Amino acid sequence: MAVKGLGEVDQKYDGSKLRVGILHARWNAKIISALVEGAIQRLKSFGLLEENIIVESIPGSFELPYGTKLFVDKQKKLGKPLDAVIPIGVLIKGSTMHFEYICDSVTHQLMKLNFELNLPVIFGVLTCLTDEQAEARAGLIEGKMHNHGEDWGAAAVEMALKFQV
Ligand code: RBF
Repeated sequence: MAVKGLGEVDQKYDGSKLRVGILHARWNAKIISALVEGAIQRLKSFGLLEENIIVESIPGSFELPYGTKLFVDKQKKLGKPLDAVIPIGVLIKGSTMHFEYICDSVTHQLMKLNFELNLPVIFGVLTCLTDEQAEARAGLIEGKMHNHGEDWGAAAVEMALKFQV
């Protein structure tokens, strides 16, 4: 058994009434698309209906925090509030300091959004040193690692339901 990773989910959650949003960046499209697909499949495994998984995109990871806020606010205004949101981005280190600044600010702001929106905001951002690290974490390298998008789907369901009374 792998040491790292989410492990088994501690209960069989019924996600059939949940609405979950996925907001993904378009940078590193091939990796993003595998992660988004992993998250969707995992959400469906908890019984989420296709129409209750809402997928939108924004340009890059820097846009994720504010985009997430706009996305959540819009769904609320439409009278279809989300129970959790999964911002997904893939940041890969280049030759300048861009990576460090975006990773740091995006991570902090996504964490803060949990409290500001009073909603589970999952951390669906890969911060990798190489393309290969990112591909492995999206399950794109045979026999290496699992698709982390699946973990994010499971985390969204657990966080939406665990403390409901
Ligand atoms: N966005 C990502 O989602 N992943 C990246 O790896 C990434 N690298 C970038 C590198 C540079 C040099 C620049 C200028 C932008 C990068 N972006 C990346 C896009 C960024 O998140 C944002 O969309 C743009 O800066 C527009 O605000």
